[in-house]
This record gives sequence, C-alpha cells and structure tokens, in this order.
Amino acid sequence: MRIDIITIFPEYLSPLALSLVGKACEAGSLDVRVHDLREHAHDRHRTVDDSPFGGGPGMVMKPDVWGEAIDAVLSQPPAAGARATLVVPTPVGHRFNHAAAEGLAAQEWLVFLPARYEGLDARIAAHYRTRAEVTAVHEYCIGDYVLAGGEAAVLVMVEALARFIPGVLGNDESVLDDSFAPGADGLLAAPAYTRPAQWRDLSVPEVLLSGDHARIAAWRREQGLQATRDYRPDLLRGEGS
Ligand code: 6GU
Repeated sequence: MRIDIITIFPEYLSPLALSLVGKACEAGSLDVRVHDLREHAHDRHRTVDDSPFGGGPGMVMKPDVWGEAIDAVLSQPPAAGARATLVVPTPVGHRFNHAAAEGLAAQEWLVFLPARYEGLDARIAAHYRTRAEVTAVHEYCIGDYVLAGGEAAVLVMVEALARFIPGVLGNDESVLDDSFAPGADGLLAAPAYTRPAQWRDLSVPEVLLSGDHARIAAWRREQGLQATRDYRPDLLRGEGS
C-alpha cells in the first residue's frame, strides 16, 4: 500500500519510521511518503493560511496551496491507473473506528491531508470528490476532543489501519481477537497476565494456570463482558462506533 501525507510539519510524522509501521515499510508492504505543504506556497512568507470569509477567529488553510500540493501527489501514482482515497482528519467528520480502519486498509493508495488552524477551505473536499484519480474523500474525527492539528490523528489512523494489511502483524489472528473486531463479539478484551505467577502480593487468576482451555475461554468471555459493562456499556446496547 502507498500512503502519502501532506503537512506543514513533516517531522511530526517521523514516528511512522518506528515499530510496526516502520517494519512494514522496511519489508515493502507499506510505502509512506511525507510531503511539505510549504513547497507549494510561493509568496515570500510561504503563506499557507488566511482569515475566514465572513469573519471570525482563527485561520483557514488556502485551497490554492493545498490544490497544487495534492495535484503533485496525484501525478505520482503507485501504479499506472491507480486511484487515490483522500483522508481529511477533522473534528467535523465521521467517527474513525474499527470498520473505517479496515475500509482504508483495503485501498491501494491513501493520501492524508492533515490541516492546522481552523481547517481546510471547504472547496478542497468538494473539488477532489469530482476528480477521476480519486475514489473518495473521507473526513474522519478520532474522538470527542479538539486537536491543534490533524497530524496526531494521522499517526493514530495509520497505526490502526496498518494492522489490517496482510503481513504487517506478526500474527494475523491478533486482528481477529482485538476488542471491537466482529470476531470478538464486540466485547472489550479480558485482562492479561504473564510471568511471574506471583508478583508482590498479587497472584494470577488460578483458572489461567489450569491448562483447561474451555474454562479459560469461558473466564475470558465473562471478564470481557464485565469490562465492557464497566467501561463501554454503549457497546452492549449496540451503539458503539
Ligand atoms: Cl481528526 N482533527 C482535529 N484537529 N481534532 C480532532 C480530530 C481530528 N479528531 C478529534 N479531534
């Protein structure tokens, strides 16, 4: 999979060279390219934002600068005829969840557009939805809080979706067992323990040492159910997202 990210803070994305995503890049299952938006700002101050039409606080990122940057990325497809899926991180978007991560992971080419300030000029999403090289423009929000910019959200989304790319996880079953995976019945995971069996004044639940796989599975299910009741009752009501 090819992932392009256009940002005014290229260094902000450097954690993508680490850990699971970094290994996937080294192995060739992921090709991540970070682009500096300011290379497409041509005035003396390399301006990327301006005040909002209609007034109000904050700044809006300029469509002409973003348009030139996105066009430059779209002119370098990973393969002839490849089409890009654009992703705009924004608090005013659909909730990014397990299903969204899985959907993005199925695409061959993702282009992330993290904005700072009050966001992108609204014509960017409108324009790129009409372009033949673009399959879709998704606007995603990662939670009910406001970030200073979309870069941290891009790190979150790329790490979440990378787990669905075949060969990226050491063990393909890890994705199925995740909390929120359909295979896990929509429940949170049970608590986990490792050696030593006795640590300070705490011992591991006896059932996990029993070797009785049916009892262990039943215990984990009950614990997952209890965790879900405690932390995320919305999931039990089928309201989870
Ligand atoms: Cl994706 N971007 C910003 N700026 N704030 C957010 C967000 C995204 N998701 C939640 N808050």
